[in-house]
Amino acid sequence: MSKAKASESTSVEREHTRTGMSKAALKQDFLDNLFYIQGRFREVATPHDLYMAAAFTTRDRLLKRWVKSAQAFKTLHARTLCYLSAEFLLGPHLANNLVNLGIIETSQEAGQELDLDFEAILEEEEEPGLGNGGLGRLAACFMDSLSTCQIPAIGYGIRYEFGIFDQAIEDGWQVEKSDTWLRNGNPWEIPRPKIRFPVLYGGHTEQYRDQNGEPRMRWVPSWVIDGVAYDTPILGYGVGNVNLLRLWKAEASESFDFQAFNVGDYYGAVHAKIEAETISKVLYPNDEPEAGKELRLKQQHFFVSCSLQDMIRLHLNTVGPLDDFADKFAAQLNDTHPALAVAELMRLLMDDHGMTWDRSWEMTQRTFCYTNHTLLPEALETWSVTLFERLLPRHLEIIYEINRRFLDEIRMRFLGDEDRVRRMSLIAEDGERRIRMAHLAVVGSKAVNGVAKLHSELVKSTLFKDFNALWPEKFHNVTNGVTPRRFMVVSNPRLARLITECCGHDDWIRDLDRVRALESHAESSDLQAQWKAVKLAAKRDLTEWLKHVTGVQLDPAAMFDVQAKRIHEYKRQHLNALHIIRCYQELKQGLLKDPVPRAFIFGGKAAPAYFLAKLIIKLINAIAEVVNNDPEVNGFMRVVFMPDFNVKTGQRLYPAADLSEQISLAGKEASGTGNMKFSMNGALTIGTLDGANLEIREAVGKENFFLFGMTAEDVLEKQIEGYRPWDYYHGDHELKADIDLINSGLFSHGDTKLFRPLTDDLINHDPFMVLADYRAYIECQQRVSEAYRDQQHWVRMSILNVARMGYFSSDRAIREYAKNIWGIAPTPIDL
Ligand code: H2P
Repeated sequence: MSKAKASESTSVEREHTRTGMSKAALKQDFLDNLFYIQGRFREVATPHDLYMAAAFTTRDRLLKRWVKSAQAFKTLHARTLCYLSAEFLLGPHLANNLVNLGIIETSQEAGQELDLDFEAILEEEEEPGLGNGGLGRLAACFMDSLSTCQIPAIGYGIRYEFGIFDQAIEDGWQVEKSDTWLRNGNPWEIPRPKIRFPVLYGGHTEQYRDQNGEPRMRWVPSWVIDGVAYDTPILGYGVGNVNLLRLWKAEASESFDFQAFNVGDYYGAVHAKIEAETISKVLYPNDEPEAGKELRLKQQHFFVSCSLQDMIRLHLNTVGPLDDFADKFAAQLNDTHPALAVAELMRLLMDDHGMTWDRSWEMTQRTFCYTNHTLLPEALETWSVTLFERLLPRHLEIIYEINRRFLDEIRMRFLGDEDRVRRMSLIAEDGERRIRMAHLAVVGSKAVNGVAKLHSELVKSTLFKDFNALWPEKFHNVTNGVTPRRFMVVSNPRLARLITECCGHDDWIRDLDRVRALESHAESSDLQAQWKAVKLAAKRDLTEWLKHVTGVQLDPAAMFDVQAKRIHEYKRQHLNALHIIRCYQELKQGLLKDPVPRAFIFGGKAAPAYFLAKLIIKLINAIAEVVNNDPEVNGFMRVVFMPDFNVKTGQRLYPAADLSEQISLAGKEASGTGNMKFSMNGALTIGTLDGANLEIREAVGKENFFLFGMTAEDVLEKQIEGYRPWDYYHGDHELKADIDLINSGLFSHGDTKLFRPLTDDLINHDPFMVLADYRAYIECQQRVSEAYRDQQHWVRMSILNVARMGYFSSDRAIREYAKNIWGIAPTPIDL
């Protein structure tokens, strides 16, 4: 063979190896990566080296699909969805990518042959915790589903150096530790140092005349930083489609003020660099006070500006003139965090690309769509006009002008209704003048949606009532969904295998409606026995792990009663705590003849500055300490607070739950997605008529759901008539006894003051009506216990829950967005 021929054939083999799916190819590539990337041989490799080699081996296989997708989208000028989100709570990539590539089992076998501990390698991955909770995790589920549904898409966000804090529990209190997910390197991202955009801040604006003598505005900023792209490929399940998650990192802009700082001021220059980099340094936790949030506004402008400049660049590179920008892109605003995009796109189109106001406005309104995720007034973003003036003077001008034109329209439509004008204005004038970001998002978007049926109705009838009267066609509902890949296949492989066996295929993984096939087997004693065994195995795994991390020993035979979500008063973890105290008292008083043993499991983080939420964590741990150490009761009940609830630890929790606590005050939880994850894993729900609970209950059947409590309407009525928690406290002696027991100091080593802020708040204010729902909750919990006694019936209900969850796949949600909101058709990429 000639030399040229020989090298050609080696490169073909090599290509085949780097992307091949056979066990041999995986093994070879793994060893190569260990050697060539990590510089290690098997005997000295650390667990982290092994993980890195496995990750690179997997990534190689993604890249082939990624390049193919990018090429196809470019040549086809595919209409593309841009998902703008300040948060992407991704969770670990490795197992998920192996599942989506269809090689998880082959990889396990390859690992075995190389004498590797596959689970330990997966465990080694630090998760990118670039989100607070449901909102960020929804964005991550949507990225998975966009690729799986073959919708061309780019997720745009911030590459926070520190994601959501790690939570430790010390002496029962939450302690925040900084999250250092990037410390050991991130094998999934590809830095793109050449994809870099300037982001402007401060300074002033000035008028000038362009070469045609037309008056134009120019923004003269006082400082500029750069945003640099870091790309992570997101592969769909069983398809060739790979979409892009592009996260921006802030860097000092050398071209701008570095020079000025440099004149004899080396330290100043370094300082400028540090200042620039703080912009993408840390993710803001939810529920933090407004004060000191200037950095947050800077972050919002930062990622929105980079993303829009990138979209414009892509458009000019592929399609051409900007006139049909809105035909190329739809941009979804994930909550109001990216709502500034409305003003920024206007600015870019007018100031940088010479478009008229009218043309720019038409394009802007055709590009954006906005999802609202909350009705809680304190979570609706407003920014002070003064801050805007200082940081984003050009945006302020544009917002004023949008508002002027918009309010003129309102005045014309509703003659003399100045009250309506005041309510709808983009600027709140009562007290300090503030910009209402939600109003900006509604006015600047062609579609607005809520995230569950009830929530979307409330959005129309309360929060955006006036806007709905003006533009009823703008308002939609898209009920949230979650990805069955991560939350069933990756988290609960035993259940996934059983479902596949029972259905006779694994098509349900891409089309979750097909799990309905389980329904006809719900009575089968054979399936029921296997189902029970799968649940028990998951409970044993969790028990072992919880023992290891918390020292608390649970009994896998007990009912696992789980509440895992952000800690917030409206989610009412304290209502759950009151039920635990009730069980404790009844056991102590010998009132329960034949109690159903329960393990009460909690998980969730409280915002660092949210005092009451942190006190709730302390209370749960304090109850746990007493209960778990009381031999009179601890054979029947145990309480554990699992530290650091995140995607990774959540994956251990969902498969093991028997009962899922979804007990928010009706009308407060926009949708919830944990409710879906638990139910998909066969937990039954105890819940209020709130968020997506309503739809879950309808889907799984009323008889397979434990409903209690007031409806959103009842809540409203009660608020109007004047809610008096004091009356409930005095009117229900058990409720009083439970609260009094907290105040007695039993759970606080005699300290009768420790929990006072919480109990006083409940008795005197109780903004989330815990006391009003207490009795209904306790009674419902009794029904749960009774139902659990009949294991055969319980397991049947569990099977039916899973069988009927098809609707709650994020694939369905994405298809609805694509069809009804974005107008984007799938672009399949051949493998
Ligand atoms: C929020 C809402 C949830 C909703 C989620 C995604 C903000 O998440 O409160 O009801 O399901 O967005 O739409 P969370 O509370 O989990 O942070």
